[in-house]
Amino acid sequence: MAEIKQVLVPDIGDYKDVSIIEVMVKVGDTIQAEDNLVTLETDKAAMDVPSPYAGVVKEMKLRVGDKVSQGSLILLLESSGEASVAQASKLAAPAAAAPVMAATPASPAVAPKPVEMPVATSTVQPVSTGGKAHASPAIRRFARELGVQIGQVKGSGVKGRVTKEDVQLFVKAALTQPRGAAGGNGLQVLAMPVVDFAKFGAIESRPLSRIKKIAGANLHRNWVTIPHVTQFDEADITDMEAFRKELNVEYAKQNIKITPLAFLLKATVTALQNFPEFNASLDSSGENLVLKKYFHIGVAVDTPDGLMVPVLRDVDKKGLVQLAKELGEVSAKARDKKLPATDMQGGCFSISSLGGIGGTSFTPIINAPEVAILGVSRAIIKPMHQDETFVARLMLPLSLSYDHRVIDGAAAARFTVYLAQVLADTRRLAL
Ligand code: CAO
Repeated sequence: MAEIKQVLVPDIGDYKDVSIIEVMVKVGDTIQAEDNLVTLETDKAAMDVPSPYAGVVKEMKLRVGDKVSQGSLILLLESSGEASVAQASKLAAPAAAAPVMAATPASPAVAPKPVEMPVATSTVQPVSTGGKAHASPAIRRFARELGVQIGQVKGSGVKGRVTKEDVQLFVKAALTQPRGAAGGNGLQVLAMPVVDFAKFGAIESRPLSRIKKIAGANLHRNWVTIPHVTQFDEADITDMEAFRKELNVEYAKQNIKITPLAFLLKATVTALQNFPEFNASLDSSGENLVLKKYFHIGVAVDTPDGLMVPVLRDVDKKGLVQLAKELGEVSAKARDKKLPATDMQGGCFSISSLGGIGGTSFTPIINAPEVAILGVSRAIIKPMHQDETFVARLMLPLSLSYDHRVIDGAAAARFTVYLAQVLADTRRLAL
């Protein structure tokens, strides 16, 4: 015989004054036992409250936005007498069936007490939702925030409902999945092998510095997203070196040391003025080249904590001595960790000089959003063929990495040839 039953909020653990974020039924609806009635949301979990009975909804006692606790009246139901499986095993308590919870796994301390209805766990075999996901609005919103299409997530909750944990596992799987064999047009890389190095000998684990972590993430992005090509060349700096040595004698009293880098800064700006597409960046749409009318050059500085790239401003407006002075100051600041972030912003082009250390050439990584970077290696004396004979000349190796989306190979070759000409004859700096 039909009777009117009160359906109450069941035991929801320690939660009190929990918000109703969705009401799934209305007066007149015929519902089955275990059909969801409302969704509750705390700051830690979302839970659907199923009906303990089948019947017809006679009166709604709450609406979205109301706050409820255990025992709050949800609705009045004209019951047909059919109790849910969970309820049937209990005395006919006038409460809703146990809530089906999508709790945040990281908060076990505040998770509701164990309930009779199966609760989603990661060990439950996921049930396919067949593209039509059953999930509470909170879970749908959570999935949306992570860019997950809820229909792709297999639900492990009751009747295949998608839980928060299902969404988290889905994202985790997508991020860690080895994609080598997956095909398609995206970036396809194998996952790094996880190796127990200690199996092969003694090891020591040292955390990366903050600078290395930040620089590393940027370098990685630039390396994988920019099609790099490196153009190699050599500049005859024999005369430049003679001049530099003269200057160094002159400025020794003022404690100013002029290294080849000061000349490189000036010569690079001359080349940038002649090849404006190197003094540019792609805009965020990737469809326009932003040509810069100023000449701020970044210089890679090796510090004990990692690589930093301070930017020298308006290099076109400064002389060699001034630049040498500024170079000394910024590299000291970088090494003493006194370089403000603003001193590393606004660069148009970068120079990475390993000339003081050695090496014959290398392939520098572009400092995005710049479109090119000049690598400089150690100058060495080489026999060069001139006027039918070999002469000893000091040759400076140049390695220009450029963004091939913006710069053609021919332009890069012209750029380094021009740069080499300027360095070979520093009178050209004045042109
Ligand atoms: N060929 C031959 N000698 C060179 C040279 C070159 N290309 N460049 C510099 N030298 C000489 C200098 O003249 C100086 O010689 P003296 O002591 O006899 O005068 C000596 O090498 C040391 O120079 P330096 O390295 O102190 O000064 P710098 O102006 O050339 O460079 C700086 C300054 C800050 C760029 C440098 O110290 C540095 O940190 N370089 C490393 C940059 C780096 O790590 N790049 C890799 C980044 S990954 O792309």
